[in-house]
Amino acid sequence: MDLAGKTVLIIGLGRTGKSVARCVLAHGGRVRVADSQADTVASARAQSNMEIRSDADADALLDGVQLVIPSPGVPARHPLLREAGRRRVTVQSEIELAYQLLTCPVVAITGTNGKSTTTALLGEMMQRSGQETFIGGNLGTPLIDAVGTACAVAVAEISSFQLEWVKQFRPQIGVFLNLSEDHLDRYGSFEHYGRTKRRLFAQQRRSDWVVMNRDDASVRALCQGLPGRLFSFGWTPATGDKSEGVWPAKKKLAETLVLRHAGREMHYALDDIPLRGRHNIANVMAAVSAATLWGVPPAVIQSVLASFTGLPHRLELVAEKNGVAYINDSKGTNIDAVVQSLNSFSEPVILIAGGVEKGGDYRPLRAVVQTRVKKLILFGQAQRSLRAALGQDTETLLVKALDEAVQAAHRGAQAGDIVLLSPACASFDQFRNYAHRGEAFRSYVEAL
Ligand code: UMA
Repeated sequence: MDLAGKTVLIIGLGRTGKSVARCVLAHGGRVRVADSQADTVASARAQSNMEIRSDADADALLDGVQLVIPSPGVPARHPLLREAGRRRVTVQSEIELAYQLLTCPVVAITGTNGKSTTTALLGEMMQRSGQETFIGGNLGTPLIDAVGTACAVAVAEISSFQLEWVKQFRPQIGVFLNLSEDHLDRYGSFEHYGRTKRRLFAQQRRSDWVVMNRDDASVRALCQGLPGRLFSFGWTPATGDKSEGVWPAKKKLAETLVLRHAGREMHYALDDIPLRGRHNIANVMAAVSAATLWGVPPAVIQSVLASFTGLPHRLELVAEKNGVAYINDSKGTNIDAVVQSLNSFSEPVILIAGGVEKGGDYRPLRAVVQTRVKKLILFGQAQRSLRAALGQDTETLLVKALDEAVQAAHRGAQAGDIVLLSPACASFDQFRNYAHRGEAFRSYVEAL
């Protein structure tokens, strides 16, 4: 993509929009930005060399524009995207533009849950094997920030939102972790959400790899007919022609991962991995698979596994007070993520949940709430629907905000309990994003 002299309309001036703007300017393009938030527009106007406008006057914004880059949070039904379609102006997502400008290969991770942990783990393995590695994407640093750097490889977490406007995006290894209900407010159906995720693999070649979760029926179905080679991970040994893949096994009473590939069998000790929960073993299997296919030496893989302690806002121990552990799982923004997180504990849990609903069905939470949650504290917009779905399964309390929730949890907790913030919802009713919510939780816990 030659950007020189082109006028590019960026919709949304968040993390993605700012990075795209920098990149377009650096490549000699002109930048026009539209944002629905008046304060974002005003502060950007005051300090930039771009043409910044509110998106209220839609028609004029597209005049003279050759390329539109929507931020991931901007849905396809946005009037500017509809108008761009009518005028046949090219629309690309940020990762598509990044892919066209990057000179290094991309390894991409998608799925509903576990993307960030897997991306960080895999990126660390590649980095420690001596390759200059960009680690980012939906994880926080937009992929386009890798353009113009000296990276030998870019490892990127990719969301369904980022896949809506891709045509050529082609990771040499794509990882498909799992699929469960999420973002139904945007996609309308689980099927549409799944199809969007599948786009990550659509442009791969026969020489590329699809690392997939063979235990997930939706993933298996979506991987049918893909052009890349399949390599799978799962809880039982792989079967089939060459029985290639990854699975856990007991070896001399120790938990290990068995990896079989290209006529070799490797074993990785699992006992000393600091990550908590069965779902994280699946993330580890995915990362080990992709690292092996990339050629990372087994000794490097093992040493990263032994030292990786996880990411902030994902089952992160914030404090222990009077024998009660306070865990920040603010990234638990959908139902399946919360099920997985609750299943990581054998201790009684006081669960704090709530925020903005994403259109999912809360019933899959019922069984685990009945068995593990001694008290449910609900806050935010979704609290009444959460109570309707789960209120009969455990003692339930409604509060206005997160600080009140933390104080109520503290009052009800006994030594040996877990207080877990795992909201099952988006954060935007009371916070900027999930990280802001997690930091708020930490500060309320510290203040107890
Ligand atoms: N905006 C509009 N019109 C709209 C929607 C948004 O003008 O219709 C403007 C907002 O006023 C704001 C800007 O767009 O100024 C925000 O853009 P954005 O929501 O796309 O957010 P970014 O800051 O660009 O962050 C995005 C991802 N956000 C979303 O997908 C919602 C971040 O993922 C990602 O880390 C970042 O790019 C870098 O790649 C967050 C996320 O919640 C963590 N992702 C979802 C998830 O993980 O479930 C997909």
